[in-house]
Amino acid sequence: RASTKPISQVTCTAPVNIAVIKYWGKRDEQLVLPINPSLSVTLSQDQLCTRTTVAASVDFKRDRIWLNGQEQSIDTPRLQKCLGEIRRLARKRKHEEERSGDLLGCCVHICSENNFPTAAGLASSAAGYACLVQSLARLFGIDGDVSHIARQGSGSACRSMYGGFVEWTMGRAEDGSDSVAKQVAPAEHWPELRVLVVVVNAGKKAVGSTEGMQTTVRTSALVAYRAEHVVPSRQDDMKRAVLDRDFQAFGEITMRDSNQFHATCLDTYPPIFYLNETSKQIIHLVHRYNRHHGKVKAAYTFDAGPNAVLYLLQDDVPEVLALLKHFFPANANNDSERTFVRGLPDV
Ligand code: 2P0
Repeated sequence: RASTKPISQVTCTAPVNIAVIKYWGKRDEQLVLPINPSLSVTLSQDQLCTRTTVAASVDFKRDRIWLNGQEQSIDTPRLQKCLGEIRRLARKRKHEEERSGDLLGCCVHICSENNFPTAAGLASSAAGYACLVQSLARLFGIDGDVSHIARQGSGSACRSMYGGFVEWTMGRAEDGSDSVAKQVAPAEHWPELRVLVVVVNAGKKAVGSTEGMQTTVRTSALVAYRAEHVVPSRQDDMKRAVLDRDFQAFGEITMRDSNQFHATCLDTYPPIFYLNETSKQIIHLVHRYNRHHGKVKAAYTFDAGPNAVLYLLQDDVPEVLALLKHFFPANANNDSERTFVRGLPDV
């Protein structure tokens, strides 16, 4: 039956972010509060991103969600948390915004698509929850920062709420209200910076981040040491490197932080291995390349999967791409270790 009642609808896109100071471990599982601050670079809107449409109508009987065309359960704790928090804020502001009041009684339909492999360690949950929370906030007419809500969908999602260079503060408040994302500098601050995403394996990762970091926090002494004694000063050094556009410092800290994150995975019991042989070959290649030039010209970082992300400056992109293509020729016949290179012209 065709409805005559109006549907309110909002579409947003949110890009992936790639951390240069890694988040790994929570001090509060429910509120998603991290054991250390982190810092990332948000890619540009037209690259790896999620597109989400949310619609509200009095004709909708229940909340529903589709991911990449497949309907999924809406009854997951994190989705419910985000929906609940948005509706709570909307109710609070109802007297200010007539439209949000109208929609409050409506159910929502959510349709979300990624233009890149989901759950392959390419920050799909970050872009996904950032996009979901942003779209719902617009639908319900909520202004201001809602990164604390995105954080409760997926920790790293709060950083995708802003462009450019973004920090996620640890915060001190018990309710998590000050554990939020803040822009350190916009993307235009460092226009020569480039990102290459080297997809080593587009399959689903073996150990999910949420579960992996729980085991790490429970079993690794190294991760506690890292959070207390390494990351706080490293975060400051990284912010300075970004503000000074100091690629030497930026690149070295990025590689050291990726390496230490993967060291905490190895220190987890039983150990977690996200890097594979191709990842390690890329690490060696980058160090050989940098040694050859006598300075840091490219920096790798790896998240919860074997795919490499390389940070470099614009002028060096052709040379590094040529090197990658030479040492890792595309081989479409080998599904498990399909190696291809994707260049991202803009950060
Ligand atoms: C990061 N990662 O800072 C780190 C580096 C993976 C390695 O944030 O449990 O998907 O949803 O808060 O945000 C992945 O963790 O985990 C992640 P939850 P999330 O980008």
